[in-house]
Amino acid sequence: MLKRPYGLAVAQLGPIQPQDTRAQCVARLLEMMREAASRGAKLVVFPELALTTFFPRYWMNEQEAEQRYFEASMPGPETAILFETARKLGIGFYLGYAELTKDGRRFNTAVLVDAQANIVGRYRKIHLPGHSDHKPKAPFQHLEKKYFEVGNEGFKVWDTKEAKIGMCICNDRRWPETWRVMGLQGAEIVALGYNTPSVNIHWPEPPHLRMFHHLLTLQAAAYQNAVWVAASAKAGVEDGSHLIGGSAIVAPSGEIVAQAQGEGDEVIFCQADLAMGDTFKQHVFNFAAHRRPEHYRLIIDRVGAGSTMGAPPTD
Ligand code: CDV
Repeated sequence: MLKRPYGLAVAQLGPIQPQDTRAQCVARLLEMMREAASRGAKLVVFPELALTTFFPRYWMNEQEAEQRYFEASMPGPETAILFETARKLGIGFYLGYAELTKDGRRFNTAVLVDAQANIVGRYRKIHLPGHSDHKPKAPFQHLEKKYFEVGNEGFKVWDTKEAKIGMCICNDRRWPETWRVMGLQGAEIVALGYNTPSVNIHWPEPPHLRMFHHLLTLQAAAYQNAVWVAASAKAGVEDGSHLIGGSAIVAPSGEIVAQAQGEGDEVIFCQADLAMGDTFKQHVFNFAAHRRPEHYRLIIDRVGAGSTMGAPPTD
């Protein structure tokens, strides 16, 4: 019998084409939210930039990007229905979107919304991959460094009624620091959305490595920080560009307990036993008992190693 059962759902989105409207996207999210709630989920995790196509693949000026792809408020006119429905269903959610602040700053953001439809947490992506210059010879662009500022609010954990929940976004998952900072705040669940192209525009990376590294990082991070991980992809072919699927729920044991089967809209679900995290936190990853921060100084004092310092971005 589960000691601390928590219904956890991940709603993978299939592709969103450039011509698709916000209303169409939101309708897809709503359908999956209803399914997640009907399966007993307390939280449903949607992808990074879940309201539009993955627009950093296009070169355009910032003003045009703001008009077409950014949200000036959350909830806004088209997203309010997500909040209203969540309140009616009694389900919380994580939603990734492009945030335009009142003072004109742009972030790649996710919000954590509780079952009463209150925004209880906000995370602004810190590890931005890609480039800010135009690369006309590349098959597509990855202009996150052009359209977004580095997140300015750190990695936090929010103590909701039933679980301590942290958030990160896509490329953040590849960095152990992301997870440890949340682990040290006692995170029990980490939610994340991602858009991961299967083609690396910087070097001829074998495409299968994208899925391998995606799952490797989730599984290692879940185990090493004794957290449940709920990771939601935007998947499939968007305007000729392929994004990997592989949405997954990973237990603190590092085992994958649910995984999306395809590259379309798909809800995966599990009854997560939060007590499993407690067990790992009391034993092998009892941080207070076993960590040796006096030997970790370099992690904060140094950004890069030797000759790679200052090298151009090559994710
Ligand atoms: N959206 C992302 O952050 N994507 C990166 C790709 C560019 C490597 C990722 O880490 O999946």
